[in-house]
Amino acid sequence: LFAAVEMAPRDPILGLNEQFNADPNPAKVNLGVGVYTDENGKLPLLKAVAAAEKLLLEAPKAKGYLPIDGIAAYDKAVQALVFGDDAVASGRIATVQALGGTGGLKIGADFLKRLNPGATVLISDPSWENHRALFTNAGFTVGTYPYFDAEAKGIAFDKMLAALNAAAAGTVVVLHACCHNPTGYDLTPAQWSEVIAAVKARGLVAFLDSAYQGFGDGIAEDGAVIRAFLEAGLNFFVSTSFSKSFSLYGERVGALSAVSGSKEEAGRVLSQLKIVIRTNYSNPPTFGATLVATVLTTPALRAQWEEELAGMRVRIKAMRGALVAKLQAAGVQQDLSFITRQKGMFSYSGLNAAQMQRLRGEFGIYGVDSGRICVAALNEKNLDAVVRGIAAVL
Ligand code: PLP
Ligand code: TYF
Repeated sequence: LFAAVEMAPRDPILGLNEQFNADPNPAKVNLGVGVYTDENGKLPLLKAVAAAEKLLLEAPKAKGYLPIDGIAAYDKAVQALVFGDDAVASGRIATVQALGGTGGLKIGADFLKRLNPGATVLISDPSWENHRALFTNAGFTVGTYPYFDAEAKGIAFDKMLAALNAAAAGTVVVLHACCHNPTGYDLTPAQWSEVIAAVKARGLVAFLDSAYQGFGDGIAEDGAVIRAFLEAGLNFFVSTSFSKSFSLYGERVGALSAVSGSKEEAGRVLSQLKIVIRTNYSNPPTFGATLVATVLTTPALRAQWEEELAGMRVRIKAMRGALVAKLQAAGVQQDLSFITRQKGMFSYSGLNAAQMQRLRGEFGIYGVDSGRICVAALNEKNLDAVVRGIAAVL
């Protein structure tokens, strides 16, 4: 049965993690995978999450099946966080619990394939690698729209807009709501308005991937683009991930929301999303989503979470500034101010594959060959080593 099975390639990012773990160098630094680590280089357990966990463990519950679309209180709290209370009241959004942001993308992709089987999917060039793989596996032809402009150290916005304006009606356009992975460059509100106008005029289907809400400029600021799509009267998808914002990577907590035209329409959409879920994994797990629902709906825990998320955001920004200052103090001549203009956990550093490989081989500093480094893994303890390595390869 398996004699002819070929070895599949490793995930370029998760494969790097395996390589890092196997490296005996005690000074190694992992700037590969997108994971936030604190000032001590540790994966944080947020206090708000720990408090919610304590509440749950103090009142243990039997573990029945959840409804197919997940915990109702969770779905509602997520919808309110992402779209606002008025949108919840309108009843025209269907939100389902998902296995992380990836699970949300997959439910949406499978539903879209039933709805619009001939559509093409466009992802940004470059994008999170799993976008291409996931939509390809769901049966779509996946193309790209221009996004990164290496020379301008920013976004090739005119080209991006031209590509959207040239796309056929019904084309699915995957957009990063904030903190673009891998580049760190986000559209301005004015540019988003132009994208929304193009999506509307061309009859495109927007699929917003929101995996880093709160890591850019704030929870409301990072969610503003989603509200703008809502206000434009569009029907669109949003996948939400709480892996990073709650530091709940392994619990697989996320959601998919489909914004439709009316309450009645949302009911029909929800029924179809439930078929996708039922035929994939039947219903989602309880623990992580219960934690998130508890935090979001308990005022004191909610306030604590918002403060802790702000702490992560501020620390990343401080590390961006310190990285630039120290590289310049180390004699690097290039203008590196772009690093502080980027948002979120990643920086497209401008280093090429050969430089990234040298960083890995000579200095034990692991980043992706594309030049992407996870600035959320920098801290006062590893910064000097990273600066030494980058200055040397530059
Ligand atoms: N979308 C983007 C853009 C991401 O960077 C990630 C990162 O993990 C995800 C989705 C997936 O999130 P999750 O780990 O919650 O599945
Ligand atoms: O881009 C990253 O590093 C994160 C984590 O297949 C990740 O989004 C990377 C690859 C992957 C799943 C998650």
